[in-house]
Amino acid sequence: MSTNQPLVAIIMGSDSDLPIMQAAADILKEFGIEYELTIVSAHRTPRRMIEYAAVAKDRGLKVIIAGAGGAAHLPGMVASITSLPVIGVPIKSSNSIDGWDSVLSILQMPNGIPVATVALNAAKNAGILAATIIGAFDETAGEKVKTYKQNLETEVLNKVNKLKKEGWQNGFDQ
Ligand code: RP5
Repeated sequence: MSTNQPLVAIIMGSDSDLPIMQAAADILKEFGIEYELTIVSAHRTPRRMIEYAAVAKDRGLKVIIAGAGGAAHLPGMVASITSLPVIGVPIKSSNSIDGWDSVLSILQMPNGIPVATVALNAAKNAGILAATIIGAFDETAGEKVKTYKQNLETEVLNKVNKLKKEGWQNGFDQ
């Protein structure tokens, strides 16, 4: 993609989420998919959250990745306002008990307002899922995701062959 129009929004509740959420930006960059990244807090900037989600589709965005920790209401609240798909990234943050709080806050949505929830801190997978959604209607993005997955397969098959030839005793770093 080369339009400079962001197709994916990466939003997070706090700048303290950035070390986790930047993995989504990194993989989207690798796929050549335009994104924007900003802070939108459900609790500290509720009016900004409502405005951001309300106009996201009209601004040309196609997918929203929302990361939050603790009482992680951002992804669900954004999903309640927009008709775009929302991918939630639960983050183990400073106000998390153990991460389950974030996972369950994002995962256990009521019927009618789904959030596609990835694993704890799995912002990279959120980026890949966003690229997969874009790839459903954009051939270039779809090909990039396909190649990415083929490379994963090749990597594993190479390890299978190495294991077969050299045995497991010396590990994989030999
Ligand atoms: C959540 O509270 C944010 O998403 C973040 O994960 C957590 C802690 O935020 P800070 O106190 O570090 O700003 O809303």
